Amino acid sequence: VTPAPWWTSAVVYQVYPRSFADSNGDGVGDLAGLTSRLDHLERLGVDVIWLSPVYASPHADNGYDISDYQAIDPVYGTFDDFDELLAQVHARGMKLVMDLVVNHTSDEHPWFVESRSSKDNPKRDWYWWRPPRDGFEAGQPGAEPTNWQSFFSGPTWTLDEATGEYYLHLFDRKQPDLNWENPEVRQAVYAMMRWWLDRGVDGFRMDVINLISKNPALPDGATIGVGGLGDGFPHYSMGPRIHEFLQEMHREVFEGRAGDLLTVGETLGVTWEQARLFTDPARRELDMVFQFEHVSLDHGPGGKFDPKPVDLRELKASLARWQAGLAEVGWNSLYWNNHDQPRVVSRFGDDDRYWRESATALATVLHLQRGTPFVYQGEELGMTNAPFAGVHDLRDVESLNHYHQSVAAGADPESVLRGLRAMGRDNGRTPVQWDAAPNAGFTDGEPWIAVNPNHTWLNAQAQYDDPRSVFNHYRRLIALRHRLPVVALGDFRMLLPDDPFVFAYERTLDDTRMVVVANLGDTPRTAALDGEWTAGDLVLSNTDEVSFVSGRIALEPWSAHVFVR
Ligand code: ISL
Repeated sequence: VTPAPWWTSAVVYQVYPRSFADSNGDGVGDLAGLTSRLDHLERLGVDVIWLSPVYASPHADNGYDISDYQAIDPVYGTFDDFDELLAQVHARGMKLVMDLVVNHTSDEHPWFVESRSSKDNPKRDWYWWRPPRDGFEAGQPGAEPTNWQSFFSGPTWTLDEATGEYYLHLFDRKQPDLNWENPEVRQAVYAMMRWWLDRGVDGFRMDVINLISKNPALPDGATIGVGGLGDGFPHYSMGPRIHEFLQEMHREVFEGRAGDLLTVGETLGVTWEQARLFTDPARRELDMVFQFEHVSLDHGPGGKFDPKPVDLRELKASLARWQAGLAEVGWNSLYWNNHDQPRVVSRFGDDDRYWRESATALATVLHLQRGTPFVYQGEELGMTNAPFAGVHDLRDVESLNHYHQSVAAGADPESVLRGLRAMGRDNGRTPVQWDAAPNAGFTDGEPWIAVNPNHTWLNAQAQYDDPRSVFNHYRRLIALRHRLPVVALGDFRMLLPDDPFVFAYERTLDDTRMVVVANLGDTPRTAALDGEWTAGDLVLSNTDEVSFVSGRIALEPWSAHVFVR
């Protein structure tokens, strides 16, 4: 039997560098700041750091718009700073995975500058250029080659006046999509990836990687959006060559390299059936993918900025579906948070009365599932959503475009703000709260985005020596995964599937059995757990004591317990 890959028992920590730690007082986090805080990550016990982009960028989308894949942006530091970080990460026995953003570049990337310079430039076909739709003049409303709506509001095509043609951008107009149909583009990306692996990085998180293969006929989508825009997702996601491209990437970049790399694809809208194809080791594509089913359950009829309360039964069913779907073939990633999601304790928990209990209960039910857990910076502290007073407090291009387009279309500004306060990506981008000092120890300068006022009590310094803190609960969960093979490799079986508030499941491996049970609500409950468990089997809990009442476990609001026998 081949041994399980190392990442089945690893935990990954995501750093969004501009909000992690600022070493030079410019108010923006940087590489030297991250290096100065590695003790925090080592104390937490994480194995891998996923570093969001630090490449040269005009920062239209905070670095997810790259203008030079082989340069460090000055705001983050220099290559010396990068090499120092990498050396220190490796010296501590951790790994560093880079963020690979190759569905699109910045419009300031030399490749695009050349491509747009003329219709017969050799790099013209490195991007998606099309003339105005038949029967339309360039610049006329509706002249866009398809009716697709961008993730960041408005059409996905922008007219280049000089050549009278439109270029495709699924995201912001400063993020033109690369044309992966062009083998020259693919070879240039693979060469860049090999260059980073040769420098010693340990793998990649691949941004919106399921969008790189589009339906080349570029058909219109069903009308959904403002101004008659259409849903292009069925036509630009999971295109006909997606697996061909990833298998080619595997051959060209990863073949023959040591097996200690990690690749994780961000695959918007993927189903578990599709995830099996991406992560089946026999197919040599990706080790794991990020799916979005569980973080879309609270999207209302108007989309993610029109949120509705999540139904816990749906959340449990969704997570159980993914556990079952990838039980035999493939591998799950496990996450609540990242730089695009609101803070889970505010979203699915209770960031007021039961803040500590709900943050630790949500962590418990996620981390002990089968899969590789990802901890997003500040999640290990229980960081919450931030109180954005108005649109001037926001920084995220997705939120700002949504606000201005919605208000221009007549929406009430305050109702648009309500959706942004609940679900906006800036919630996950406020500076990490290190201590109670001004700016939470993040910077000595003016932070690029406001620090959450609750840093006066919610901060790392206040949690390190508190055994009941969110930080120490995450530390114990990670230690459990490192210590007990049943966590990494055990089979998963959902218990009490129809209970609307109790989230319980068992993991089994050989003759070891683990039961995880949590009350994800603010009303005391009891639950009957299969088998005769006693307090003596308890290995982890977020409360001080556990009691059983005639064979049923008593569950205080937001309590979570783990038993092993
Ligand atoms: O979560 C989302 C889907 O509604 C979007 O906020 C997000 O843009 C999407 O998940 C894709 O995210 C990735 O690509 C974007 C970048 O803005 C995100 O930060 C990145 O994670 C474009 O590169």
